[in-house]
Amino acid sequence: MNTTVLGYPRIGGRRELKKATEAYWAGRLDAAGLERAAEGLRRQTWDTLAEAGVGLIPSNTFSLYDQMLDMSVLVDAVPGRFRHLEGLDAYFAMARGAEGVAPLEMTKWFDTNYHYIVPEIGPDTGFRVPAPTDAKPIAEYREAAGLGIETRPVLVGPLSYLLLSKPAPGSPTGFRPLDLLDPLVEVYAELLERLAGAGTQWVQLDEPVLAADRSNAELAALRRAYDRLGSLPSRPRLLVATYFGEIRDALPVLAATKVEAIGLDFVAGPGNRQALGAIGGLGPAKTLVAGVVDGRNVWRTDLNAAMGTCASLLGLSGELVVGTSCSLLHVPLDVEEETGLDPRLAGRLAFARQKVDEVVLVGRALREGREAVADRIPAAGVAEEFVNARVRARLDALGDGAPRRDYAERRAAQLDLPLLPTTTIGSFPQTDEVRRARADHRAGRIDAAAYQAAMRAEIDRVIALQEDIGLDVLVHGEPERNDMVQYFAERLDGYAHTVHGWVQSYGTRYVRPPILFGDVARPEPMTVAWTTYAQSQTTKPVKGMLTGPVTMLAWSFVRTDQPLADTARQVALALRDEVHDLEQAGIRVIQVDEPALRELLPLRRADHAAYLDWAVGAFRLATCGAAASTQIHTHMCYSEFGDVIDAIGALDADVTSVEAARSRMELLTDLDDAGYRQSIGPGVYDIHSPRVPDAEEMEQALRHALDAVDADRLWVNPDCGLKTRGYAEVEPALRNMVTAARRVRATL
Ligand code: THG
Ligand code: ZN
Repeated sequence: MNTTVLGYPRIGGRRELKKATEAYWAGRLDAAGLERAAEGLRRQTWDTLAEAGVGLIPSNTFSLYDQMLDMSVLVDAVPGRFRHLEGLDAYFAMARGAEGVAPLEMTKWFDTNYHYIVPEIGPDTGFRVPAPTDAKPIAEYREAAGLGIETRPVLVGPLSYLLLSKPAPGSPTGFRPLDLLDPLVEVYAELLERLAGAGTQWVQLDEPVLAADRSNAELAALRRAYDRLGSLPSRPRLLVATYFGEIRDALPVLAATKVEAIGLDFVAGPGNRQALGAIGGLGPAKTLVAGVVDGRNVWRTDLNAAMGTCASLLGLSGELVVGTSCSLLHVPLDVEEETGLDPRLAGRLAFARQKVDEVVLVGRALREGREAVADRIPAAGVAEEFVNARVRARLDALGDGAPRRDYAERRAAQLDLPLLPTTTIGSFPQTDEVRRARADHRAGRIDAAAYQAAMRAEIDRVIALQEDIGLDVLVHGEPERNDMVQYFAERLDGYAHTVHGWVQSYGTRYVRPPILFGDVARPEPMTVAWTTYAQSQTTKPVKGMLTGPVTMLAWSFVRTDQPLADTARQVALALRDEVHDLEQAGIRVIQVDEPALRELLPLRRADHAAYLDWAVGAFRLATCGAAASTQIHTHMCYSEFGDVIDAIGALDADVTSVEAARSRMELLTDLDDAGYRQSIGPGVYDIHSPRVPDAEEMEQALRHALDAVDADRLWVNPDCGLKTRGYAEVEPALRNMVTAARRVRATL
C-alpha cells in the first residue's frame, strides 16, 4: 500500500521563512540569501518525508508567499499595474503593494484560517507559459531530483484557480474568470508536457472547489478541462486532489475522465465513501488517494478507524494510496517541540511531522497486517480527566438561557446617551512600551505589581485621551491583550497553548492557535479588574470587551469528540458568567465580538442554517443572561454580510458595529430588509489604511447612513479596532469623527 501527503508546512520549525522574507524586505538579506533559506526549507521537507518512509513525495508545496500567487505568476496572469516590475519585486508587489501600486486582494482559503492572494482575471488576461527556466514547479522537481528524491509537483488545478479568481476591475458586466478556462487549460497542457520532458512521473492538480456547491456549467467545465488534459499524448500521470469535504456530483464527472488518480477527503467528507460505492468505484485503471489522516486539526488519528476506512475502500479502485485529508499546511510542524504540554494531552496530539508517521503506519498496517503495527496504536479521544461535570450540569439546566426582554423595553432601561453616540471598537494602538511590559512580565523580568502599574498607566492615558476627544462610550484599550482569542483561551480551563505551534495565516503572518481539548470552564473573572479600573477613572460609561464563542472556536484547534455546537455552549457559559460579573461590578455596556461568525460558514449552502442556528444560540447563551439595563454590543469585521444577514438580527444585540467604510448604504438597507431593528454602528472610517479622514468626509458618511436608519438607532464608530494603528493617526481621526457626529447631531 503506497503512501503520500498532499502538502507540508513550509515556514520552518522556527519561522525561518518569515525571518528570511522580512529580512529581505528590510534590505538586510539579498535575493540569493532568501533563495538559500528557501532551498534549505524545501530540502528539509523532502528529507523528512523520505526518511519517514512516505512513498510518493510532493514538491512545489513550498511558496515564498502563497500558492495561488505562485500560480498567477506561473501562468503570467500578472495585472498591468505590476508589469514595470520584475522577479521578486513583481511577486511581492502583487502580494503587498508597492510605491503607488495597490496589491491584489487577499481572502480566506475556504473555511480554513489560511488566506490567499486573489488573482485578477479580465477578458484580456493573456495566459502564457513562462520561459522554461522560470517555471517554478519544474525547477523544484529538478531540485528534489538532484537530491535523489523523486517528487510529484503540486499545482492548483485550472478550475479552482479560475473559480477562486475575481474579475479584473473594468471587466465587462457578465464576465467571469471561468470564461477563460480553455486558454488556461492550454497553458496547463504545455506545462504538463514540459514537466514530462523533465522526467516527472506524477503531477497533483488541486481542485478543492469541488467540495462546495457547483453548478452544472461548472461541472461541465470540470469535464472539459480534464478531458483535454487527460488526452494529452505526452504528460505525467495526473492526481486530481479534492479536499475539505464531499465532492458529490463532481465524483462521477472526474471518474469518467482519463486522470490516473483521484484524491478524496474522508475526514471532512465521510460521505465520499458511500458516493464511491454508489458509482461502482473508480475501476481498475484508477488510483484512489484516501485522505484518512486529518490535515486540518491537531489530534492523533484513530488508526483503527483509519485502517477500517481504507479496508472498506479496497476494491473500489485499481490501487489505493493512504494519504492526508488535505495539505498539512494548516497544522503546526512538530508536537515534539512542545515540551511544556500536559503529557496527558501531548500524547493525544499529532502535528504535521506526526501525521506523516501516521500515514506511513496505516500504509504498513494495510500491507503487513494490523499486528505488524499493533504496539504503535495509542488510544484516541478526549480523556475522562478533562470532563467537567459541573459545567455539563449547568448547561443542561440552562437550556437556551431564556430570551432577553424585548428590545424596546431594554432600550428604555439602558443608559441615557446623546443621539448618534460615539465609541470605538475596543483596542487602542499597542505601543512599544505596552508590548515590552507584556513581554517583560511573561519573561519574569518585572513582577505582577510592576506589570499592573504599567497597564494601569496605559489605561489612564487611554481614558484621558478619550475624555479629551469627547467620546461618549469609552473603552479601556486592551493593552493587556496579545490577541483577542489567545487572551481568553489562556484564562479558561480546557484550553492549552503551544510555544512553537505556528501556522501560516497569510504571507509572513502566522498564528499560534490555542488547543481546545477538554470541557471549558472559567476559574475566575477574566476582564473585570481591568474594566472596572478603567471605569473608576471616569464618569463616562466604559464598555466591557469580550470575544464571542464562535470566534473562540474559529481561531483555535477544537476537540472533535463532541459536536462544535456543544463546545460553543461551554465557551458561551464562561462568557455568560463574565457578563454577569461585569454587570455586578457596575459595567453597563458590554461588547461581545464575533468577527469570525462568517468564517465558519459551511462550504455547502444546505448546511448554513444548522450552523447559524447553533452559532446564534451560543452568542445568545453568552449574552441573554444580561439585565435589560445592560447594553449588549457586538462587532463584526467583513464587508460581505449576505450569507449571515439574518443571523445578525437573531443575535439580538442592542448595538451592532460593522465594517462598512466601503459599502455602508447597501449594508444598512440589507439589514433593514432582513428585519434588523436594533441600533447599528456602520464604521465611518477605514482603520486598515493610515489615511486620516477629515470631519467633512465622516459627516457625509453619517448623513448617508441617516437616509437608511433613524437617528435614534445610529452609532458613530471606526470600522474596526485600532490596535494596528499608531496614535499619530488615531488621535486626529477620532477627533474628526467626534466633530462630525456633533455637527450632524446639531442638525437633528
Ligand atoms: N487572531 C487570531 N486568529 C486570527 C486573527 C486574529 N485569524 C484570522 C485573522 N485574524 C488573521 N490575521 C492575522 C493578522 C496578523 C497576524 C496574524 C494573523 C500577525 N501575526 C504575528 C506575526 O506573524 O508576526 C504574530 C502575532 C503573535 O505574536 O501572536 O501579525 O486576530 N487568533
Ligand atoms: Zn473588526
